[in-house]
Amino acid sequence: MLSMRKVIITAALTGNIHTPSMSPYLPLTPQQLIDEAVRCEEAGVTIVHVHARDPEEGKPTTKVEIYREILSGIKAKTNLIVTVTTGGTATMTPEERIAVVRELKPEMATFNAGSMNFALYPVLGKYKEFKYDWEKEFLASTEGFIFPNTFTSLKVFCHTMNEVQTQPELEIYDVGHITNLAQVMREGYLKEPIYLQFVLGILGGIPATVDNLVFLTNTAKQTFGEFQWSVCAAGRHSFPLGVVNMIQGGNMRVGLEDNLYLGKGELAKSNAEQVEKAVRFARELGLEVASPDDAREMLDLKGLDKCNF
Ligand code: KMH
Ligand code: ZN
Repeated sequence: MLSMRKVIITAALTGNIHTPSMSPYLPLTPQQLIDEAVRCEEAGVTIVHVHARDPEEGKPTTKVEIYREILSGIKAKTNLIVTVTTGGTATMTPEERIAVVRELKPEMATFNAGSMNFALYPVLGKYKEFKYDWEKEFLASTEGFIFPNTFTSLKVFCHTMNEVQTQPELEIYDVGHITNLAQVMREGYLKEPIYLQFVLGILGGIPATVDNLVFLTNTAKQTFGEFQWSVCAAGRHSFPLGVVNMIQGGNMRVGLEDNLYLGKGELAKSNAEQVEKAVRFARELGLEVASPDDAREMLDLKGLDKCNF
């Protein structure tokens, strides 16, 4: 019998884009994040992507001890792969952003492949009231924000990830980011096998269209040859582009980090609801969803026992 292709489904549980007033279902505290990871595992997810938040006001935080609490809680209750963010905050140096990886040595971490405008301020018009003062200020400040990922910082990220054997999930927000990765690969910093994440629909990055997704995958194929990849598309584009990407041989990321909704006008009550929907799409396409151990093999990961949490 022909074996079915296995597809990796990632849930990005909370991120640092959406703010607490946008959805009452956004997990904020370590316990809420751990509970969401457990629900996502029950729904069939393969990987959870984790950002931490300050438990008091839900503001993104980079405190390693909060990450440790979340990651060890997830490890105690699930077999999931965790991809830790290295996105950091506007004022952090690359060394500060990678500290969480150096300390906790996760199986995977994000690796943002280029500098760009990364703007959320247009959503301010959608919300009249905010629960916390920081939300409005944070969203407004993104009008002048450049997400810095210079070649110097890419090399700092590669250095630590190679040292602690953390597989980078290479976030590509526009086509030039593929060129950046090829350069650090040529210089010996980035090693194969590589795992790409195409991120479409961020204001400052490539728009979320099928043509652009095909353009990105084709450009990456011409540049790298063999690789595995996933797609994460913002908002209402999450499911349509995720499905197109599964059809063209890739994997899918869902989660409240990138999309608060389950369908038009319907807030997702949990990341797990989006995972269930992604799993349904995968099965309808005749694909099997990869278990965490399948994905460890597919992505050549070091294993949970080699993590420091
Ligand atoms: N929030 C996504 C647009 C990261 O965490 O470093 C990209 C992301 C990157 O998940
Ligand atoms: Zn993220």
